Amino acid sequence: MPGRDGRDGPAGAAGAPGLPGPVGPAGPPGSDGAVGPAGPTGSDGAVGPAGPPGSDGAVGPAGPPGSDGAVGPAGPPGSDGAVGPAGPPGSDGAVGPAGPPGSDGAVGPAGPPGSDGAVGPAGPPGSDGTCGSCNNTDNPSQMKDCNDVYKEGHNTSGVYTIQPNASSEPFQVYCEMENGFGWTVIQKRFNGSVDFARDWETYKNGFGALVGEFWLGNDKINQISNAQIYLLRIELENWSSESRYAEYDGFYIEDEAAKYLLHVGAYSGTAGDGGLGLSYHNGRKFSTHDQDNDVWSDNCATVHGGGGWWYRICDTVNLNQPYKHGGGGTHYNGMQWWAWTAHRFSIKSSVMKIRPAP
Ligand SMILES: [Ca+2]
Ligand SMILES: [Ca+2]
Repeated sequence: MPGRDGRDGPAGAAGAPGLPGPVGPAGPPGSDGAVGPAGPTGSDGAVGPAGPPGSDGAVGPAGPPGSDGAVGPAGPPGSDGAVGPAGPPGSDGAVGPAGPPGSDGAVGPAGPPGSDGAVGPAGPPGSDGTCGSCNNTDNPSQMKDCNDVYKEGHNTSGVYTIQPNASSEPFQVYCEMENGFGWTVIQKRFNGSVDFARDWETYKNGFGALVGEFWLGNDKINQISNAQIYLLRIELENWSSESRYAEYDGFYIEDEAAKYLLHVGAYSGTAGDGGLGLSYHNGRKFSTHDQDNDVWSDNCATVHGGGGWWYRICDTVNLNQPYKHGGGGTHYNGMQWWAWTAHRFSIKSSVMKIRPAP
């Protein structure tokens, strides 16, 4: 054995007892006691606060249908419908009133000449002298017109011989002796027996019968009316036997070279003028269907029935138009005096006659 630092010695005698030790730490919790007896029943608690609002209920079932509303305002008119199919033809309508009469047709061609009539009875014996078929006058060469014949003492109407122009041949005229005058007749119509649709030459020389219907002749009218100042009197009668007359002073016609141009002065009478009587024709030339001297682009004499007259464009007076029995007629047919308005184309008879009117 080595020796070392001596530390180890013998154990010492036992010591006195120690002081009591400090209180130890708290032990662990004890186990639970047994359950006590049941306590008395508690009283009801106080009413608690209102709970939150409940959620919406489920949608109920649909109600009954409502009543119909009031009728609304009328809507705008609808557009036109499509054209429907054609219907069945209608029944014939009633017959309408008759239309106005049409205008007269054109003048037809002249018919063939008639056969000769039977020989008539012998006439009364002629008066003395060379003028067998007419009344005699003491001195025809001094008779310028019927008024001279009347003044010589012949107061019976009839045919007499006169000679208005000493350088021309005497000729016969029909004289109406009345009211203190001897009228020389230049035109007369009353029954349509004479055709007045004649040519220039025929109107120049005259035609018809002096004791019936006639046109004295433009050369003779020219001779008489230029010998002195004349009054023209026109007498008209319609188919109702109503009469009218027209008088014009200053009547004369010029010679053939001047186309028998018409001159009439102031009007008086009952037939009417007012620019629509013979005054409408004053200053106009004579025209026939074969000699157009009117102022119309067409031929008045042809269009107005073929009679000769102092046409302008064309006429308001025309006493030489085709004769119209019973009245009626047109602007181209029947003796015409426009200013006699109520009887415009209804003239039955006409006389044109002249006498001196100094
Ligand atoms: Ca003409
Ligand atoms: Ca006429």
